[in-house]
Amino acid sequence: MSDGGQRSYGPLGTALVIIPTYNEAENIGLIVGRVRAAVPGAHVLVADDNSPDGTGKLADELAAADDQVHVLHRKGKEGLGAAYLAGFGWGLENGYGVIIEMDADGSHQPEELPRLLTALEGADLVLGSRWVPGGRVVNWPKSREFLSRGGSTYSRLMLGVPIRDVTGGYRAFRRETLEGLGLADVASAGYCFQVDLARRAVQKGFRVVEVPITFVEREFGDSKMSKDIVVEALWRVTQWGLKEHAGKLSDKLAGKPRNK
Ligand SMILES: Nc1nc2c(ncn2[C@@H]2O[C@H](COP(=O)(O)OP(=O)(O)OP(=O)(O)O)[C@@H](O)[C@H]2O)c(=O)[nH]1
Ligand SMILES: [Mg+2]
Repeated sequence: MSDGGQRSYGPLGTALVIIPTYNEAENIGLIVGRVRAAVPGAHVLVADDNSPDGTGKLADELAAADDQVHVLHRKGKEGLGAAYLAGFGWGLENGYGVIIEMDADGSHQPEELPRLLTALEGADLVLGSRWVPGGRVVNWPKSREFLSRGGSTYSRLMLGVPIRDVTGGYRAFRRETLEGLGLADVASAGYCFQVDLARRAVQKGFRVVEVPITFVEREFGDSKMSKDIVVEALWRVTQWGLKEHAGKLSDKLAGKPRNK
């Protein structure tokens, strides 16, 4: 990097990688180190929900040793969506030009981030995708793959969004994209948060591009995936889809073109 690592991605501005954490003590040091090595110009924001295993304290130690690492301490476990919304707010307030979502558990490889950032030069939102040609998952049980592929297919058909991996959580946004998504009324807590943001980006006419990634199942720590998260996603996607279809139908009956 020729610019001392500060504004590595030129006109788009400095990148902020937001890493939400809940009980990721075994992973946080590794992932932050990998991000800093892979994209030295990027900053990191750990958004920790007061993890009982001390992840927040470890993140504070990383931040004390590196002024490109920051920590947002939240009062308790409120879900991935809420942690990201708080992180987005922090990133926008602090003037970052690019905001990235990345899991703490190593599933999203920081070494692939330069490819996402390069793609963002010609897009408004880049999705790291497991389900486009070249994308893949490593060490996932068949049941998990079935759930993820099924969730994406259902969302794509129900919502009419032309995206293969709608539920993925490895993403790069231009700040203008986040500012245009209407984040104030996003209510989704779990993984349907990701579906919600992708759906909004498509509806608002942003250029959404999928870049193949290799998703690696976590080695350390426990998954936060639960039945409640799946039920919330199914319920919300179905509601959004039905609303969208009902809106189209009533416009058709009234002879109106559909405004998004
Ligand atoms: N701040 C915060 N982070 C969370 C919360 N729930 C999950 N996370 C983080 O979100 C990321 C994704 O969660 P995971 O548990 O890895 O979910 P997953 O990838 O679907 O499940 P696995 O494949 O089993 O890893 C991780 O970095 C978690 O620590 C939460 O309530 N608050
Ligand atoms: Mg994970």
